Amino acid sequence: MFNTISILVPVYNEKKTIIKCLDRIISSDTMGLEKEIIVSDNCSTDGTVELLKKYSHPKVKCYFKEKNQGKGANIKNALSNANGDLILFQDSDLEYSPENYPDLIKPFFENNADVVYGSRLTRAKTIKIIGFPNYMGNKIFTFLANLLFNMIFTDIATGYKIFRKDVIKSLKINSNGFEIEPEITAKISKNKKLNIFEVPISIYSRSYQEGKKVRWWDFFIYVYTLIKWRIFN
Ligand SMILES: Nc1nc2c(ncn2[C@@H]2O[C@H](COP(=O)(O)OP(=O)(O)O)[C@@H](O)[C@H]2O)c(=O)[nH]1
Ligand SMILES: [Mg+2]
Repeated sequence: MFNTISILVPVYNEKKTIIKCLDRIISSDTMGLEKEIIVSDNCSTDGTVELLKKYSHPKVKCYFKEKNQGKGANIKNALSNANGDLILFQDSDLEYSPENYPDLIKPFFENNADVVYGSRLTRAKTIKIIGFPNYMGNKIFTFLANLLFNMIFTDIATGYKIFRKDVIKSLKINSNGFEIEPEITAKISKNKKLNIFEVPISIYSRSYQEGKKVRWWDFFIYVYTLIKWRIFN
């Protein structure tokens, strides 16, 4: 029923981690699913592009955007080139671990899942103890999403989201920035026919000095986006 998995790797200025990340994806266990690894670079300026142009592996396809837009646009670019039966989002900063793939994939085989989120807040299998603001932000907008859409998520902003291809391709995603995450959560939550699961994952959070890109004002964009997609179709 499922034979292939597309691993989407949207990347922007991650020269320190991108190659290590690709190596770990290549050697990861995808439970017998054949891998298609799709990298989309959003006009990185730190040397990531040069590293990717030198990198060659039969399972890895790299796409280079001509115009720098937000992360949402970058994910959509990767998605438009993906053909796997399952589609998995993989940030290239190594906060998330490809070693968690079997846990993320299992519910598709065992529980008839349509969507699986890897939660950092259940609490996660392995979690780095970090500052309070980020944690609170995640808690607050996850609570808001649950309230608005009558759900019981523990972590809607997780980078680990995996979908049946037809589910993600049918969403008609509008967002070009980080608000792609709440848009996707809102849209799948509105479709009460979907089987959505959450599994605990490991998370190795990084600091702003180490290259973290999400900013405090993204919290308000998240809240606005959730409310917007509650109201509109
Ligand atoms: N800002 C930005 N980030 C991107 C883009 N494409 C992929 N990313 C990745 O998205 C992540 C940004 O989020 P990050 O700062 O790590 O915060 P997180 O959402 O808490 O993991 C990084 O892994 C980036 O490499 C893009 O086009 N723009
Ligand atoms: Mg990250």
